[in-house]
Order: sequence, then structure tokens, then C-alpha cells
Amino acid sequence: FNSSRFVKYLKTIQKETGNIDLIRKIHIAVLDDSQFTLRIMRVFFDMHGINNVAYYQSPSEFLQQKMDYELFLIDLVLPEHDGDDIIEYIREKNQDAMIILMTAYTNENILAHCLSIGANDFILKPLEMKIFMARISSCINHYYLQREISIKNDQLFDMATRDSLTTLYNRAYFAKICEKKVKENLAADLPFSFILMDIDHFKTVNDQYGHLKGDYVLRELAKVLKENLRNSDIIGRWGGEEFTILMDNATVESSTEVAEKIREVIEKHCFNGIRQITVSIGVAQWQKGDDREILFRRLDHSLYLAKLTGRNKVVS
Ligand code: GH3
Ligand code: MG
Ligand code: MG
Ligand code: MG
Repeated sequence: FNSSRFVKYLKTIQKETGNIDLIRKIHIAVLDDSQFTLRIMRVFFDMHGINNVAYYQSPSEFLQQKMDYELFLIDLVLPEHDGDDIIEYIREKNQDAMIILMTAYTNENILAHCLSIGANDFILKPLEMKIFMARISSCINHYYLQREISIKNDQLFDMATRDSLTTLYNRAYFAKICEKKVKENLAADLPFSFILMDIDHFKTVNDQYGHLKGDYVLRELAKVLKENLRNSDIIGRWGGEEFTILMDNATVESSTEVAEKIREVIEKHCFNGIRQITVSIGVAQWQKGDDREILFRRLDHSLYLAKLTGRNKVVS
């Protein structure tokens, strides 16, 4: 066969279906120094209506691209480059992409090496359309499955660690991060402090405006906290209308200042037609010999004093 006869012959072969719709959605890069192979592949893809394909004949041109394709089809034997260098390069830039090697070269050591450094599969040349499309389908299915699992994993993690109303960390996860942070701060010999905050007379907000408006106040208050704290501060929803904050690198003085600022911001914040909201706050710095229980007992006590002595205030 010369190349045009081969192309004609290919067109007579019954179209392979597989999961073509999925393949049409992704971005594909092909790198092969053979014009003939590129032409064959274009025919394969065109026949299946797969148009999101970039064809590269020159490795140096290919290497100038962003490696943001989802599928790479890479020739193993290239001028001035080895396929395994290219695979390593792609993998370094793109952890998730599928990489399929195309080769007429069947040295088992080289193929095994390529798979071990990041290729997902290989296809032997000469390319046969059914096998070619089936391999790609199978790789893409795997790719989508992995991606779905990873998205679901992230969602599960959020569900397990965050409070669904405010999206702040829930109590269990806040406690877990604290354990880690406490160790880090103690090892670095840095001061760190905790804030415990409770909304004043929140029950009357629910009674007066209804539970949904009460929920809105909790969400809005969480937003105010996020906006007024540093990224390194860890905010958790401790319970119903109680919030905790762990402040890195903060003495009792500096965290009391922050608590006072937050108290003021909340006092002045407009909660969309709902009466003025105020909070009472307890502050405590971690001291030598503390454990979480001792520290939270001190925090609780400070908060209790803030409530007892008039609310809308900070006690440390
Ligand atoms: P104090 O100033 O002494 O803290 O008074 P308070 O009314 O805020 O105190 P209390 O702890 O008695 O009431 C807390 C209220 O918070 C009771 C509960 O119905 C309400 N609450 C707890 N979680 C939620 C929630 O998720 N949504 C709404 N809307 N209300 C909640
Ligand atoms: Mg080649
Ligand atoms: Mg309370
Ligand atoms: Mg309260």
C-alpha cells in the first residue's frame, strides 16, 4: 500500500464505536515525526468526528506547548529526542493526563521502562483502527472514572470536615487541625491563642424572625469572620451559635485585639433587616503544661465571664 491507497482502505473498514462521545470531549495531542502516521491518525479521528486534536511532527515545536491536553499520543522514536524523555517531561507538567506511546519497536525493557515513568499504555505500529480506537476509549474511560472519583473524594472530604450551613470547619475537624497546629507551634516555640465566641441572645433572633433568618445570621456571621481574619487563622463552628478560632503566632494581647476588632465589626454589621447582633468572646493563650481540655476550660470561663458581666464584650 502507498499512503493514499491505505487511507482509502481504511475508509472501507467499518467504523468502530466504543465510547466516542467521551473522546470527542477531550483535547488530544499527537506527536509523531512521520507524516504518514500523522495522516493515518487524522483519518481515524476524522472518521469518528473527533476534532479536538493537535498534530505535531516536530518534537521541539511540541515541547513549546503548554502540556494541558488530556490525552497524549507519543511516538517512541523521534529525531533528537527519545520518547521516554518526552513522557517524563509531560508527566512533570501534567499529573492527570493519559499518555499512550505509539511504537513499532517492541523491546520489552524499553516499553516497561516507559510505562514505569508515566505512560499509561502503548499501541503497536502499524496502527490498526479498531485496536487504536479501543485503546483510546479504554484509556479515556479510565481517565474519566479517576476524575469522577477524585471529585467525589473532594466532596466527601468537605462533607466530613465542614459544617454545611456555614462551610466553616466542623468541631471534629477543627479539633483535629488543632492537634497538628499545637504540635507545630510548640515545636517552633511560637505563641498561639484561641478565641471562643457565642452570639448574644440568639434564641430571641429565632423567636422573633424564625429559624431560617437565624440560619442566615449564622452564615453571614461566618462570612464576616472569614473576611476579617488572616488566612492562617483557623475558624470552626464549635456548636449551634458558637465559633472557635485558632490564631497562629498570636499572644493573648494580640488575639484580644483581634477579638475586640471582630466584636466591633459584628456589632456594626447590618444583618439585612434583623436587629443588631452582638457576640461575647473569650480569649486564651496556650501556656506551658496546657492540654486542650485545660485550655478550653479557661476559654469557657472567660466566655462565661463576658456573658455574666453584660455580653457584647471580650474577656481574656
Ligand atoms: P446567650 O446570650 O446566653 O448566649 O443566649 P442565647 O439565646 O444565644 O443562648 P442559648 O445557648 O440558650 O441559645 C442558642 C440558640 O441557638 C438555641 C438554638 O435554637 C439556636 N441555634 C443553634 N443552632 C442553630 C442553627 O443551626 N440555626 C438556628 N437558626 N438556630 C440555632
Ligand atoms: Mg518516529
Ligand atoms: Mg451558646
Ligand atoms: Mg448565645
